Amino acid sequence: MERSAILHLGWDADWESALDDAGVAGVPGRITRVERGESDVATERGLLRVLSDSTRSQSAVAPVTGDWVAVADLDGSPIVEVVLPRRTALVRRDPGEREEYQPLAANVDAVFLAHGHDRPFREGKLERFLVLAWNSGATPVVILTKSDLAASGETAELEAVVSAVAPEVEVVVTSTESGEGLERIAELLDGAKTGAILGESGAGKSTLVNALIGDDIQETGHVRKGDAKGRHTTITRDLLVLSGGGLLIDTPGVRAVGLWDAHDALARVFADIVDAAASCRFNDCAHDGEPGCAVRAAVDDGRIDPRRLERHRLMAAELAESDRRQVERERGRNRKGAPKGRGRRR
Ligand SMILES: Nc1nc2c(ncn2[C@@H]2O[C@H](COP(=O)(O)OP(=O)(O)OP(=O)(O)O)[C@@H](O)[C@H]2O)c(=O)[nH]1
Ligand SMILES: [Mg+2]
Repeated sequence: MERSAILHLGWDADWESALDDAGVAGVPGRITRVERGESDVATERGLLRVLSDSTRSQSAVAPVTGDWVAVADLDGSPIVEVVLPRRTALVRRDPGEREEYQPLAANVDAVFLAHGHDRPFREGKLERFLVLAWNSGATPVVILTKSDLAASGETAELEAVVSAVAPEVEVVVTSTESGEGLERIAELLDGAKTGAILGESGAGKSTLVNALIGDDIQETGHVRKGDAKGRHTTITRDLLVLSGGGLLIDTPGVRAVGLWDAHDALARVFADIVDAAASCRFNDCAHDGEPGCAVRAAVDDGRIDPRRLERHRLMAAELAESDRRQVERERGRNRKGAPKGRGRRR
């Protein structure tokens, strides 16, 4: 077996065992792009385009960028035989069908949340993306891009705001003009680790990816004068190998993401509120005027920002609503005798 050609893509002994366990004959490969049901797979025999899922059963896991798969029939029409169990998965609520989830990328070690110095920063947005990132099983890292455009003191201010929201998350300041921060990103992906970069259109994701590849592989677009809005230049999720080793998934710009099944990650991002709530007199305290509410006390003495409390309340309500819809949908399916268990699988 010729595995040396895929080691730089992150193949290791554990993936080898996963392939053995799958009990299929195909060769391993990593999905580098998914487009309208067709996927590009990097294998030991080079890059292959595999057919859509039409031949696979409805309940089979559809591959996403970053997945390790076994490919069969390499010389005919290659197909994905099986998707190996994901170590991590970035998953959002499907923007089209509210009761389904949509995996965005798989087997990611670090999730880079990119924010450009040329646009307003919103704490609520960072909190939401942090929930998505922690929920994936990967480690989030905040990237403040375009530092060459920052006014004096602006970077320090932004760093302070980010660390107030996310004290345990590393912040890397970057500029593709000066080269600041690029080494640190490369270092975080050392040893064929995989990162995925998320952020608004125009945040500078593809430009950063190109700088780390050392070549203009990804198309980049100008931002609008005035509000620095991007033009949605990147439209697929692309896995790319960096010049110094390591891999990065470039993604299309997103303004917001719906949360899916992310209760633990929510508690992690809002640990200050959860900790305070442990001292409330009532277990089911809604922090809405109940006697002995420790969260309200923390708000009153300035330890918790009331806007943060409100954002937490809204995100918790969103998750509860999504749970409710899932349960309803499962019930509907079971009543009709349709196959069970789709929907929640990762
Ligand atoms: N001054 C400066 N401009 C940058 C930097 N990084 C990116 N840009 C510019 O920001 C604009 C948008 O960059 P892209 O890399 O296309 O942004 P993106 O996040 O990939 O956008 P989408 O693909 O639309 O999601 C381009 O005009 C880049 O040249 C930087 O470090 N400094
Ligand atoms: Mg892009």
